[in-house]
Amino acid sequence: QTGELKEIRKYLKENQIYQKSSPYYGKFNGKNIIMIQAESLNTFPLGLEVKGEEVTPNINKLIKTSHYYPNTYLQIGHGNTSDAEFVANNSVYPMAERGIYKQYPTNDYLSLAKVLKGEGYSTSATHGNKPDFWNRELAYPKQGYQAFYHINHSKLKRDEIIGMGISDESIFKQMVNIYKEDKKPFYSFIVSLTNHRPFEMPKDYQFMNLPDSLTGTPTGNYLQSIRYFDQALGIYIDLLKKENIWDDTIFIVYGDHYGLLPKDKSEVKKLLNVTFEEKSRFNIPLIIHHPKQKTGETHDIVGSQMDIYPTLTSLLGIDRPLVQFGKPLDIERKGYVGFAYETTRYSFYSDDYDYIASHDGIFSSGKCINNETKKPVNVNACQKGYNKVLKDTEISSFLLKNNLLPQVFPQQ
Ligand code: GP9
Repeated sequence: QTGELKEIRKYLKENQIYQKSSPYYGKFNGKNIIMIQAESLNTFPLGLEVKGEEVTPNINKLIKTSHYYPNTYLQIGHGNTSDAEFVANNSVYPMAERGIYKQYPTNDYLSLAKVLKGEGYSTSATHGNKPDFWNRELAYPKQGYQAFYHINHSKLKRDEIIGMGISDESIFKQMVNIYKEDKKPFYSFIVSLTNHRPFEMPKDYQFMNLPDSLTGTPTGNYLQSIRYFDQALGIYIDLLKKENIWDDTIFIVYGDHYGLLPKDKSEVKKLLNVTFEEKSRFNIPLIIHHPKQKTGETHDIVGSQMDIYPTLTSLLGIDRPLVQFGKPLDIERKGYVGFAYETTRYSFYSDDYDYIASHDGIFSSGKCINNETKKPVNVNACQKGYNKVLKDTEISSFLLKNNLLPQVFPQQ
């Protein structure tokens, strides 16, 4: 393995874009981090209005004073929600047939919580479901979370259950009380849950006044459920402000994966006039609010869940880990997202070209689209992007299988 590690080290050194290259490097050193992985949140409901009513008024308001990355894409594998967690917190492809938390729960990682723990942060993960779902209980300590607040945890009250667990509103409120006692700075990672399929909210929690055409349809239910999450998030942000936590905190919200299914695409188109083809289905929002930020900036760069970790650590002034396949988003560069699972493996989207791999696995059988003209071009234009996803997934796979992530740059 020494030879392979040497080669990987060389490849990463030549190809990584480092945290230090961000204009924000170190600007928010020592600030708290609250990161919300929003269950089933796609980009399309943001900014959408139905009968003149916003679906996500609180998220829309947050975007007005945050950095917003509307062209961000999911990178989940077979671990679905849990793989989104893994990718955002590790910047590594989730190369595991059973999902990372089930297949490699006790590997050694260079995850965000682990690195922050080393920097003196208190770290926790929160999820309103059972601790063994997606094998989180076993996997979280190796991810670096000192505490895991779940439905059976003594510090969390089961005061409101909706769908699969404690409601988002209750979780958010209870976490604010926990922050008051936590050693500062803290990293709180919350995996929201209420907005889960089948999205059927109890009557009292259906806040939108939907037209009859939408009421009771999968699309209408999804909008009601998103609206609930949005409201809970708004309450949470107000509480963080009231308790003077907001100004000392980097606040991140991103979606884990799509909510509605491919079978719903014609309904979505018919009822909302929204395109829900593959590319929009994989499109999840990413919002990063800097402490005391007063104006919003929208960045059109193509990004991915694995860009979250490098972007955050760049804000904190932490130039680690060095094994990362994503990049800080706030630098001048071409955007890129590679896929290992959800679409055909080795497809990618980028600012210039999209490559849709073919099922036969032969590069030249895939489709290369020029994103300016939206027309197919000679597949060779996609060769560089294809080589990248091929190499990055191969390295991710090798390092995970052999539990070698911390060995690549052992001084870290
Ligand atoms: C379960 C929750 C949902 O704990 O995270 O996971 P999903 O079904 O969306 O993968």
